[in-house]
Amino acid sequence: MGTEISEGSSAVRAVSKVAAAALVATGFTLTGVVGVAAAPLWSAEVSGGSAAARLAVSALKSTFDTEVGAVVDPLIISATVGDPLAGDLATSPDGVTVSVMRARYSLDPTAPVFVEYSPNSGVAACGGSGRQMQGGASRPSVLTGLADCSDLGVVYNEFGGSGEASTRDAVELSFSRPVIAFGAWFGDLETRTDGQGVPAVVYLFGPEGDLVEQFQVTPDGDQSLCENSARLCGNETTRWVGFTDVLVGRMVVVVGDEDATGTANDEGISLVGPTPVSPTVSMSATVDTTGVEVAVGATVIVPVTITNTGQVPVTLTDFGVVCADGVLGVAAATTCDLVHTVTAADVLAGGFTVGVDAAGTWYDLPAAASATGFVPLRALVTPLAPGLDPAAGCGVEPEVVVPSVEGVVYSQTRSGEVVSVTAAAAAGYVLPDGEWEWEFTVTADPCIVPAVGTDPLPQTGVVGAEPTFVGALGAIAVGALFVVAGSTRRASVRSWARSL
Ligand SMILES: [Ca+2]
Ligand SMILES: [Ca+2]
Ligand SMILES: [Ca+2]
Repeated sequence: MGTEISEGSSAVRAVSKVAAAALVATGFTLTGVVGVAAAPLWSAEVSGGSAAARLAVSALKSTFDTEVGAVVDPLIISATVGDPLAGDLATSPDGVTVSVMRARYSLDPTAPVFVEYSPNSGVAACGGSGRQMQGGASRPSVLTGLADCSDLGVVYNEFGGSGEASTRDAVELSFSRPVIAFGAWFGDLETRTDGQGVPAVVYLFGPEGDLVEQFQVTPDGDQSLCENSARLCGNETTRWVGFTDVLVGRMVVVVGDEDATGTANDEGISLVGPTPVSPTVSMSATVDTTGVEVAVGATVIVPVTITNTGQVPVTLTDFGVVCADGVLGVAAATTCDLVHTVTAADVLAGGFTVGVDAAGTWYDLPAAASATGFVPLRALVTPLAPGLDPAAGCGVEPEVVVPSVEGVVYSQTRSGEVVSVTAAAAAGYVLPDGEWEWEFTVTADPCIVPAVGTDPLPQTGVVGAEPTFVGALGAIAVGALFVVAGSTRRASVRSWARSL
């Protein structure tokens, strides 16, 4: 442990490996809550102690950043070199404290179980003049500072000690508030998954302590070459291990063993740059501006919709408005009632503006949303029904008579001999609920024209004038109706006259 690794070909190999392999997230067994969209992440391995290797180690985090959607700065572990290191490691700018406990797990190769917390704590380490972790594994360039580690912090290191020989070493990282993503650089995290040795196992526990995910960290390359003197299968290499897209309160990493006959009973773990990511806590608000029917002094309720637009449930706090639900699940919405008393000024203005400043929380993280809207006032008006005036004579259709009502706009359509009249609200008005439509059949009675030669009134002269008479009668009737229409706004009759 702590051996200085010379710079050279291994570093070059490591860099090219990173470029080719990037990060992988494959092959794990879901044993937790079905439906949880967890995404375990473990990167390629980087070995060697050159500056290039340290740059390559930094780059191992890139896929994590991509998945998170932001470059999240790793936290610095500030501690006195050589001191025991347990409990709080570091706190993120948004208030998540990452704590650490060294734990003992059983020797079961693939399903190690918790035995106890170790009485031997981890240690604040500053190996390789601040450039290395356990086993000479490189620290990332972004966390390589002064040789005494006084600026960019120490490495958390746990290895060996009294009573540790019969269990596997595990590091338990817990979060003061659940995180939606987390990762760190792990140094000398041995693992092997080809049936030889022992795989490193990662357990993810949800906010309620339930196991939501477990996975093995898969080595790079030809595992048959892995052994104590090779920088493979995690031995003396650095990789990024973490997860995204699942709420986790605690993450446990149990060390494996790269030696073919190893049992992982005598291996340790180191880490640097813990990087917790908080979920998005947000919501939106909208005011229903459909409008209301009111009079001065009336108390009206304007609906406001609050929607959770974040990644975690939001508990609404008291913001002076009564809402249907107090807790909003992810993507859920609730309706709140804004109470407003209509004033004379509102009536003059044709409406009023209301607003809401909604507030909620998830743990200690706030969510807020504001909305305002102009709610128009409307007068309730009930349409009067149109009527049908009888025809003035044969060959004349009965007329549809549409009343005049302030705030009501009538329209009509005709299909054959059926006239449909529809009432709609004019601007600033609203009709009672329901369908406001009437239908009238406007069939004209036929005229009976006496046959030629049997006219009982032959003295009137020209027989051929009969059709003209009928037509003239029709024209007279139309003219009379048109006048009436003009005085009583019988728009329908005008229309009908034009169609003749
Ligand atoms: Ca090792
Ligand atoms: Ca080993
Ligand atoms: Ca052990």
